[in-house]
Parts: sequence; structure tokens; C-alpha cells
Amino acid sequence: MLDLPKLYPITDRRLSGLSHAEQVARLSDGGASLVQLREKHLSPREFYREAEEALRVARARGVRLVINDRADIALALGADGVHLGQDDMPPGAARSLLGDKAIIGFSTHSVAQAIEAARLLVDYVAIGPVFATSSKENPGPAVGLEGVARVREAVGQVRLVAIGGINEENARAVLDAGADSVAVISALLAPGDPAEITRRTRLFLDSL
Ligand code: 3NM
Repeated sequence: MLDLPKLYPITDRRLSGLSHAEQVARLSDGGASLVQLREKHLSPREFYREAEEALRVARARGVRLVINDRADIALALGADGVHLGQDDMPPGAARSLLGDKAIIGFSTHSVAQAIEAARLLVDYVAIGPVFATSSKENPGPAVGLEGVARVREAVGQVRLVAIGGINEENARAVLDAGADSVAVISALLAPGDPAEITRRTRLFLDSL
């Protein structure tokens, strides 16, 4: 069973104004041990270069790194895993590419999708958005704490990551509703002093 920390930060280059590597460093300074690199704007070549640098930083610090969307980049770099959306390569195909040891996560947006996902060979199922979010385009309706609880009940023992609008005020309630971990962008990353990312990460972890 995947060892999943309660806090699972996701990078955002536009929001933070920092490279993926720099974000990994700041999040790791604050205590994060698993980070997802998410990139929706760079070319694959540019993202590959950024992810390569971020992986160097992560490895030096003992942080595990998951690549959003791109199983090919995860494979080429030897990253720790991939996080797939509903329109990405199927999780089974990613498993064939990346092998048994890779972390494979799968995004879902409803109880029905989560049940379907739990039947696949994934290490965690993500459900979201839990609350309103402005970090994702077309996020779909928020499922709320009740949605998290319903998914937990429906998927049994499967590792469950909750995402969308989660901050240090509401994270404890999301875990109490049945999530094993909370995935977070904007409550950790913001433009300005990079040291703030470290401070926010520490405070967030203290709130759990
Ligand atoms: N995926 P924030 S919500 C990347 O519902 C992402 O699957 C979501 O950012 C989903 O913590 C989301 O700033 C954005 O709300 C999360």
C-alpha cells in the first residue's frame, strides 16, 4: 500500500512565478515529502528540462516526485510516478510503461468515476474539486465534504486524495470525511517571497 503523506502539494509555475525545481525546494523546506509537478503551458521539451531539474532537487532531498499527465516524461526521467486525468493515457497502460513500483494516481470527479477508478491498478484515486477552485480550468461542480465521504464509503480501502479549494482552515475536515491526503496548490503557492511557500507549508502541516 502506498505510503501517502497527508499533504500532497502540486506545483504551479504561473501562480508562484518560480521554476518547478525552486517550488520543490521551497515545499520540501516546509516539510513536504511528495510533490506533483503540474504543467499546462510549457512545451513537452521545456517541461522535460524543468522536470529533470526538479527531480535532481527532489532526489537530493528524499522527496518523491509525481508527474502530472505525462507518463512518457515520468518514464524518461525515472520519476516516482504519474498522475493521470480522465483524458490521459489509461492507468493500465501507464502501469505497463512504468512498472509495479511506480506511483499511479487517477483523477475522478464523481462517485461513479471513483468507483470505476478503484477497480483499476492505481495507487490512489483523487476526487475533486472538493470546494470551489480557481487553479484549474473548467473544474466541474464541487463535491463537498459529503462527496468525499461518499467516495470513501464506495471505494473501501483504496488510498484517497482530495483536491480543490483545500486550505489549512478546511483540510482537517476533509481528512475527517475520509481522505487520506489533501492535494493543494493555491493555499501553498502564491506570487511574492518564495520563503512564504516554506512558511505556508509548515503551517499547513501543523494544521493537520
Ligand atoms: N484538479 P487549489 S481541482 C489540479 O478537481 C486540480 O481534479 C482538481 O488547486 C480536480 O488547491 C484542482 O488551488 C486545482 O484549489 C487545485
